[in-house]
Parts: sequence; C-alpha cells; structure tokens
Amino acid sequence: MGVEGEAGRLIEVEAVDPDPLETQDWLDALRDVAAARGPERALYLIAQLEERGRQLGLLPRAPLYSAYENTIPPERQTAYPGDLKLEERITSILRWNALAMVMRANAAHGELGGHIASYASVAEIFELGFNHFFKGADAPGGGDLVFFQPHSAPGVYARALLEGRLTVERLAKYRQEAGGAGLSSYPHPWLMPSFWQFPTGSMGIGPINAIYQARFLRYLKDRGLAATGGRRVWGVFGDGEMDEPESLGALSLAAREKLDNLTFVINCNLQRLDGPVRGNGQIIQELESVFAGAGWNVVKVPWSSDWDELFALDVHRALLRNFAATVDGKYQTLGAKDGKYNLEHFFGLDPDLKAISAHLSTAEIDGLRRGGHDFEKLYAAFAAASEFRGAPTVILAKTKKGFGMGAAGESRNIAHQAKKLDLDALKSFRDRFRLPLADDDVASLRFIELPEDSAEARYVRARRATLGGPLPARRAEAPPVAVPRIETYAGFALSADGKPMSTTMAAVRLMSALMRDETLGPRIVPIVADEARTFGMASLFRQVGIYSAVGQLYEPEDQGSLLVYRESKDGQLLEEGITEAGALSSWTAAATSYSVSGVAMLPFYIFYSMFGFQRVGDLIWAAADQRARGFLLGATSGRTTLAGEGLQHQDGASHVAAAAVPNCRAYDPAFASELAVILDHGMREMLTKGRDCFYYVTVMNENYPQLSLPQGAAEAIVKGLHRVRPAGGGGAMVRLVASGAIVPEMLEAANLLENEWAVAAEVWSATSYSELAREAQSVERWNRFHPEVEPRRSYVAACLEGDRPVIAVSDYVRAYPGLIAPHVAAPLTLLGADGFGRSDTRARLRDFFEIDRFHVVLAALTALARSDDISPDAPRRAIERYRLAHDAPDPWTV
Ligand SMILES: Cc1ncc(C[n+]2csc(CCOP(=O)(O)OP(=O)(O)O)c2C)c(N)n1
Repeated sequence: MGVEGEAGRLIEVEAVDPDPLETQDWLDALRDVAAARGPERALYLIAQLEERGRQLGLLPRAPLYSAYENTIPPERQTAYPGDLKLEERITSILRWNALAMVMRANAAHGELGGHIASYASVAEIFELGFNHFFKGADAPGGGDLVFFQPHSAPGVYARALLEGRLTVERLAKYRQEAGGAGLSSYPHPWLMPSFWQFPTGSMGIGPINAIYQARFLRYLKDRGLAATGGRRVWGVFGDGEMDEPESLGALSLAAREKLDNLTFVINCNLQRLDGPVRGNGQIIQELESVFAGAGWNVVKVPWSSDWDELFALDVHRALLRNFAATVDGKYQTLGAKDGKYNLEHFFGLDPDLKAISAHLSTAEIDGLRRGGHDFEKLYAAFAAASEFRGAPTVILAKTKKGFGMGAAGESRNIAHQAKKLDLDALKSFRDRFRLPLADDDVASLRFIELPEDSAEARYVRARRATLGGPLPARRAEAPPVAVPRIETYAGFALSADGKPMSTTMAAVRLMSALMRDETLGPRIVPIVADEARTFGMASLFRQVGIYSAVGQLYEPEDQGSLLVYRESKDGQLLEEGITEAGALSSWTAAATSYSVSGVAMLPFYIFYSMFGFQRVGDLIWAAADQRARGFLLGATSGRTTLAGEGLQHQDGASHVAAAAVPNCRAYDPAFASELAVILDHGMREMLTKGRDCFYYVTVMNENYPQLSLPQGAAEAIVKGLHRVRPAGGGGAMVRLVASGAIVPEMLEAANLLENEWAVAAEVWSATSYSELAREAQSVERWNRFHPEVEPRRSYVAACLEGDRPVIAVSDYVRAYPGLIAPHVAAPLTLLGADGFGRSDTRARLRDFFEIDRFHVVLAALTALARSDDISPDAPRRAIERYRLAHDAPDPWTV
C-alpha cells in the first residue's frame, strides 16, 4: 500500500513500525485530547494533521467524491408534501400501462420494438417531477423545460393517459403513425408537435442541449427580451448516456455561467444496453467526481429510507466501508438476486454488517430499495437542487434497471432489450405492485383505465393544475417579427456592379445592417465558435458586445481600438469558444426560442463549413426534429475556395448532407445579391410566415467581382437556378451550371469557349441543387399519380430544356450537382471536387480537381464532339493548348 507524495511519487507506508515508542506517544496524545477536550477537538486535530500531510506531499489530494451515502441525511429531509401512498399506487399503475403498451405493440405488430426496463427504473424520478417540481407553461413566471430519457417515453404516455391527455386507443398505437394518431417511439417534436419539446433519442444530445437552453434562458433575461428568471431546465438522463462526449463536454460552461436554473437527474441504474456501465468501478462515484470537478453541486441519492435504520445502527461505519469496496458489477448481481443471496454475499461477509442486519428477514433484506425508488429521498434531492444558488445541480439517483420485472429483467444484463414478460412474470408484477387486475386482464394486457373522478386521476390533475398545466407540452405561438424591406439594408449587395467582395464579407455586412433595424435587430443572435475574426466579424464585438453574464471584469488589452474585445451583460453576440457542439446547441436554443419562450429569435451561427454537418451533423438533425428556425452559415466552404488549408478543413460534402435534412433549405450562392435575396426570403418564411424550416447558406472568402441582381431574378434564386450570362452567337452551344465560387470560373470558361472555340455558352448559377431536386421530385411524384393528364415539367427541366449539353460543375463532390441528374434530359457532365482536400493555391486546387475554366472547356468540347456539333479533334487540341494533365491519376484516388 502507498500514498502519492511529492511529484506524484508513491511513498510506501512502512510495514513494520521502526519506532513503536514514538507511535505510542502520538496515539496517547490523541486519546488524551479526546478524553480531556472532547471528540470534536480530537477530530479537529486529525483534520489539521491530514491537511498538513497533504501540504507536505505525504497524502494524495482529497478525492472529489464523498462516501457512498445520501448527500442529504434524514435529519435534513423535510416532510413529504404529497400523498405518498397514492403516488405510489399511481406509479404502479403507470408501470403497468407502460409495460402493457410495449408488449401489446410487439404482440400485435411483431417488430415495433420499445423498452420496458428503463422506465421501470426511472418511474419514481419522473413521478416526483410531475407531481412536485416540473412547472407547466401556465405557471407564474413560465414553464420549465424538461428533457426526458427517450426510451422511457412509454411512462410519459402512460401518465398522459391518466391525466386525460391521451386515450387508450392512442396508447394502443404506440410506435405507429396511424395517420397522425400514433405515438412516436421517442420524444419527437416533429412527429408530435404539440406534445414533445425536446428530441433526446440520440444519446448525449439532450444533456448538451439542456445546458445551452438553460444558458439561453439567462441570455433572454439579461438582454431584457423575456422574463425567464423563474424557469428551470430539468434533464433526466441515463448513467450510460454519460459516456457520450457531448453529455459531459459542456459541464464546465454550466458551472462557469452559474446556471442554477439547471438540474440534471441521472438515473443510475448501473446498466446500459449491453451490460453494466462500470462493472469494475462505481459510476455514481465517478460521476460525482466529474461533476464536482466541473463545479456542479452534487446530490447523491443511493439509498432509500429503508436503509436509514441500518445506518443509524452502524456505529462502525461498516456499511460505508463495504459500499466503497463493492463494484457496480457486484451491485448489479446483488440487485438481480434475492434477500437470501444478499444476506450471504453482502451482509454476511462482515461481522459489523451481520450485527446490524441480524433482525431483518430475507424478505426485508429483499425489500431494501435504492434511493431512486424512494419519493421522500428524491424529494429532498429535488428540493435541494431547486434551492441551491450559484451552480447547477446534478442528482445522482441510484435505481434498479427493470425494477419489478423480476427474473424477466430486474438488474439483468438482458433487461434493456426485454420486450415481453411471460404470464407468470406478469402475474408477479401484478402482485408486487398490487395492481387491480384479474388473471384474465393480466393475460390480455388490459390497460388500467381509471375514471376521471377516481382519486388517482383527480390527484394528478390537481397537481398539474397547481404546477401550471400539463407537461410535456410544446407551444409554437410567437408573435411574428417584421422584416425590413430588402432595399433598406442590402443596396450594396443588390447593386454591386462588379465591385469585388467575398460572400462572407457580404453576409457579415448584411447581418450587421439587420442588427441596426429597430424591430428585428435585437432578435438577431450572432454565434461564433472562436472564428469571428476569421470571418471579419470582429467589429461586432464593439457594435453589439459579447454576451457575458457578469459583464467585463477586466480592462481589455485592446481598449480604445475599433475592434475592442468588449464583453457585456447585455451583449448580443454569443462567443462560444472552440466548441462546435456547444455553438450548435446555442443556435438550437435560439432557433427554438419562438416555441420554448414565445419569443422568436433569429440566430446566425457562422462556422467553418467543414465543422458543421460533418462534425455536428447529429446535433443539426436534432435541431431539425425540434423545428428550429434560423440561419446556419457555412463559411470557407467548398474544397478549393479555402486555399492552403488542406484535407481537414476543405468541405466537399456539407451540401450533400444538408440535402438529406428535410426541413433544411440549403443554398450555395455565388453573389452577394443572391445571398441577400436568400436571407430576405428565409427571414420572411421563418419570422413572418412562421414556417418550421431553417437555412443552411454557404459563403466563401474569395474576393471576386460581384454581379448586381438581374431584374426579376429573385424568385429564380429562391427556386435554385437562374441564368447569369446568356449565350453569345449561334452554332454549337453548351450550358454551364455551377454554384458558389465556381460561378466566376464558369464565366471565364464561357468566354474561352466563345472566343477560342466559337462555342456559345450560357452560364447558370445554381443557388441550390437540393431545392431544385426537391421540386423536381415532387413534380415527378405528381406525374406518377396522374398518369392520364399531361405531365408537368419541373423547374430545373424547364430551365435546362432541349438537348444542348449541360456541364454542371461543383466545388463539392459530384453527388451534389448530381442531385439534378435524373431531371435533366440533355447530356449532362458532372465535374466535382471528389477526394481529399489538399493544401495549395486556389488555381492549383481547381486544376487538380479538374474543375477550373480549362477543364470545363475540355468537358464542354468533349460533350459537343460526341454529338457531332464540333470537330472531333477539338478536345485533343484543348488538352494540348491548356496543357491538361491527361495521364495523372484520378484526383479522388488516394
Ligand atoms: C448516440 C446513440 N447511441 C446509441 C443509442 C442506442 N441506445 C439507446 S438506449 C441505450 C442504452 C442507454 O443506457 P443508459 O443511458 O444507462 O440508460 P438506461 O436505459 O440504462 O436507463 C443505447 C445504447 C442511442 N440511442 N443513441
């Protein structure tokens, strides 16, 4: 055995006492002090010695976890304010209905899935919240935000039945669509828009989203936009879920921002899907140290009131000694076995434990519950969390996975996947929870329906009425926000007249101008993840300030400069630091504020596009699920416009990913004028019409001449395609289509084709291949269902009608322009930047990926030569004239 000494060196404790006399002196001194001055004085001296030992490097740092016991001792518990017996009966009924829901869905439909064991473990936690803490939207000061553990949703539905919010018919449609009458598997605002608020189905997203929602409530309050001071965010999560980096990644932010409006309740049933979360360790202790280390207030609830008496008898602290020495794998086995086994394998192993438990029968041992199943202990913890000031609180509640499932799942490794119990197990479940069910009811999995005027139904309704109404419940009413006319702020972009500029700069200018609008301005939330300077946004630091709950406690080094780093309590810009996951969560909070707080905000999160859909795509998916409204600006996008940066920064696929998010409208504008039109359109859709969509717009940092908005082009820009250059002359002709920064390259290619090859060339700016494809798919579907009438023509087919070759070129992978391929009848050549990005200049990168003007000319000539429109040797001559590397390997091979 040893302890850690100076510089981390382990100092061995001597096995043999080299100086027994000296030792005896110290021990006698301690005994004398205890006798003469009392135990407090003796303990004080021991504590001082310990502290000095630490200072001398003899002892390790104090552990960040406390003993394996309830943080709140019985004497600090207040009387339980509810009707315990009734609440327990209600919980038993909910347990049954949740179980029946899953079993019935699978019995009737075979493969619908669902979970029983998780809700069985979290039922008391949910119920305590529902009956005493979670405030509904009509509570004075506003409602709470509750993130529910997703696969425990059956319990939430069961409660909604009891409250009269759902019917048994709907419960029977669990995990089905049923034309909108079904119940979704997990919390999905998209599928059940007036019920669920927060999608939590993807582990880890709930925790980080919850933290940033709590922070955004503060932001709204500090900026004077909404009175959110009395609202609280609750997140009920699994202990296994805490392994996701997103779950823990933002803990320090929550503590730093002193988010005492935030409580996590971690359902520590010690299991995840495959088995124990920490078989060889203790997840509760580990989480305590992680949360405490991050600055959270930690409240542990490992043991129920059943243990209070044993703790009182345990003068030698044998319980704590043995708890500390028991790993979770063993706790699980103890949980899965009966009282006799627990007596032999836990209480029987230590003489002190044997003594304090001697009066207990095996049935009583079996009945010793864990803290998370005890309303009184949970109440004390929830109350402490609500009262705590200055830091967020985590409640670590120890529970049993599959509580009540007996041999079919209680603390069993197979519990998570268990979807059915056999008849005997169902009957034991019925008996254990004293459910009002006859044998036939058990066999037929009858839902327990209580009359509206039953004591249980009246109780839950009264509780919810006191707490401000039902929950979960999602609202979507926010007064529309007036959007200024585009001419008032976007003149510079609409009439750019060839002035060189990058679209990133245009975006920042547009946003800054909008922020000056009296009505809309305050609703804009600019968000960056430590890249404001990269995107030329540093002037916003001074213009609108960086939000900080404490203002600025120091004089910034650059005080007096135009770009001063100004933090302020009512700052508007959210500077998140290097956390794309955090920034995206912040964006989600702002983008759902219309629903969560009834105040529509307009977030603009600007980021390296490579670190968007690719890095935090699942967070974007969750934002889509919760009907986010706002702008995501993917800057430095494309594989060749971000020169020099290389493989991990050059984004070639975000638009392909964005195209797969149904309510994301993605654009890759080439010009500031197009960008202005898209922003104007987006703001009107989201803020004026209240549409549940969000916009992904890519912007570039390449300076090139900006075209003014062609007359009447706005509608076409929104649809996704407009002609920016007509073809000159007759004869052979091609159509060149591109998006973003490749459009200027196309204009050059068109000049080459006309001047050097006598080929007429049109240039089209495809502001959105994905919007074009969506419209075309919709037309195609319409035609399929209306075979008897003249087929309709999609917008893209109408623009690119005829058989003149089309060359579609992209700074992204070919799959992006390829989205329109099925809808274009003309011969179509796709050029794109498939492969890894490279570090080089723009010109060389475009040459490497074969998407520059010369390769486009070659592609156009090749397409024309195939259709006999030009001399067959033209392509060969182009290869020679432009010295194109015809024998290089494919750029996308590695
Ligand atoms: C990102 C992600 N990975 C995996 C899953 C699949 N999954 C759903 S629940 C679960 C286990 C959850 O364990 P825990 O958080 O301990 O909750 P418990 O059910 O034990 O209460 C897993 C792996 C998921 N939903 N999301």
